[in-house]
Amino acid sequence: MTDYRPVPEDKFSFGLWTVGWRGVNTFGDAVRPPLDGAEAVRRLADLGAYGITFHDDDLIPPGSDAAARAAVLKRFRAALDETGLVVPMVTTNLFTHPVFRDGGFTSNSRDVRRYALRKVLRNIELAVEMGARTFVCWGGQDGAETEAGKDDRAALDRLREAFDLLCAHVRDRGYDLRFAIEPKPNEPRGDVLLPTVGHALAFISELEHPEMVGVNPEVGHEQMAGLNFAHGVAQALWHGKLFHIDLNGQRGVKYDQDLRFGAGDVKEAFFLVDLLESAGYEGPRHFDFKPPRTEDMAGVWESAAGCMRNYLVLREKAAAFRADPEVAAALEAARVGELARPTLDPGETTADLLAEELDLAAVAERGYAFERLDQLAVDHLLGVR
Ligand code: GLT
Ligand code: MN
Ligand code: MN
Repeated sequence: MTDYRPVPEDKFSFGLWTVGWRGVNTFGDAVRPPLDGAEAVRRLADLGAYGITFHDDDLIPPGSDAAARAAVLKRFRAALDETGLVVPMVTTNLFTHPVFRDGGFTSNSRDVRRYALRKVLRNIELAVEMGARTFVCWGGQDGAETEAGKDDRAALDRLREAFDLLCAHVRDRGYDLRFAIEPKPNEPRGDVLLPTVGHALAFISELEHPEMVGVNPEVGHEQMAGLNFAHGVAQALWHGKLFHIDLNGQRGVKYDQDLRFGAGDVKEAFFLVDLLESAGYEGPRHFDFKPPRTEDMAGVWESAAGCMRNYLVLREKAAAFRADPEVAAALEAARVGELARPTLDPGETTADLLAEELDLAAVAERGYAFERLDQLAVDHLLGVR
């Protein structure tokens, strides 16, 4: 048992827009004051985080002139240098301004698409200046409410054009930067393009430089679609495409709740941490949550600390689950390891396979003992083992 105090080696990072969220939603006004970027850096460092991420517009108020921009960056840089916090990822806001009401890279308006590309190209310079290695692209306004208004196949052409252009630009400049596409099924658009991890992976395979583009899955975004997040992450890992991850909490199929990590489906959070840790995922554990509107600033920091604490608790629980001899026996009984063995031995042929018979009656009676295994996981999670 530890005191679950996070340290930079845990690689916890937070979006500036998360702790800085003022609580504006569809029905309510802001409930909290603006949060200065340098102040966020200091508070997160005090809590034990290692990184902070931001959209261009989170850090530099839109419309700032060159002098104001330089002043903001100077203060932010000073706070980074003072605390040792790093900027592992940067992203671009292609959703707030009214011009993006029909999307950025896939707006029906060509001039908006060109503006969106310029905004990203400029922000890539800032990302590189900050030392970021990952550039997230969340196309939340890239979608539709009516099929008639959007030619989906043309939208995919334009999205591919955008990523091909951005990858070529990064290569030309010799930058060490990869892109991570963040899927989401809906919200703010009625239906968003690239709604799930699977859609994003399929899209990436059509790009000119697929090796430069991966995914940034978010817990709540897959769960909003009723999907199993750990399964989506496992497939992203299998493709070598888990470039980044957005950790938060969600309770079922409804609007994007962005609860703190560990709230919502805690059992799936347990299996997610188990997967990330056992698969050797080395990227940032990035929290993308919204401290509820009920909270004042003290509650915001409490909520941020809770994200990290829950990850560390689950990491400890998952390790104890894996080290438990009864779990090892239950895994054996459930034949989990057997799936890693290729179905045919080296050199075996389809003729060998065809020559074999299965004792259908005997095998039909075989149980898999998954319930025992799952109960052991729940016992560990609930702290009774
Ligand atoms: C926005 C969205 C998040 C994305 C961010 C990156 S912005 O808050 O809800 O899921 O990760 O653009
Ligand atoms: Mn979300
Ligand atoms: Mn996100």
